[in-house]
Amino acid sequence: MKKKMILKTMLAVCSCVCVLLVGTLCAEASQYQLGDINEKDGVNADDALMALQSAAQITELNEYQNTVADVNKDGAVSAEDALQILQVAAKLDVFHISTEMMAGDTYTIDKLFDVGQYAWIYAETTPADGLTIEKEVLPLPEDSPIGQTPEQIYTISAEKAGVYELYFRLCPVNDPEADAVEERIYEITVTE
Ligand SMILES: [Ca+2]
Ligand SMILES: [Ca+2]
Repeated sequence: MKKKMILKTMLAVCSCVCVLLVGTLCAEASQYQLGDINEKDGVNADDALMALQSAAQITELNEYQNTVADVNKDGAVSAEDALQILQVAAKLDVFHISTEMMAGDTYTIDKLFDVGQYAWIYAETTPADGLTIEKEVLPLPEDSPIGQTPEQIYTISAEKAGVYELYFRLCPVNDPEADAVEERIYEITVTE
């Protein structure tokens, strides 16, 4: 009888720990995972369907969902976002974010979070010259929950006209060459 009680208590403690752990992981994941609209199982076909239903005004997404569903960052959730999510889910492509700017102007990429054992790496620019990239890591607010990671801001300054591609990847801190958890290409058109 006593054994049974101990076992029951252990089970209860274990499930509590599991719930806490899963909760923490989900909270962290929600900080960064573009395209994971339902905050479940990473980016998959379910997310693409949600984006499509939102684009067709069949369902309404909340503020957070709208942010991660607008994968091309043009300010609206459309069929184009749904298609990108589907292609990323099928590992056929990475996220593409397009923007235009004038030479001499700056463009800001914010809300990139290093999470747990993963860090964002700004990998390369094509062509290599014409843009300057500066990274700033914002201090965490004092009341931040444990495990919260600071927001990073990348400021892109354009020196001359051209079409540039910036490649960012979220990969293991200790193994930057490993498969990325998330990849983004920012396509920046700079005009004079
Ligand atoms: Ca998902
Ligand atoms: Ca969009």
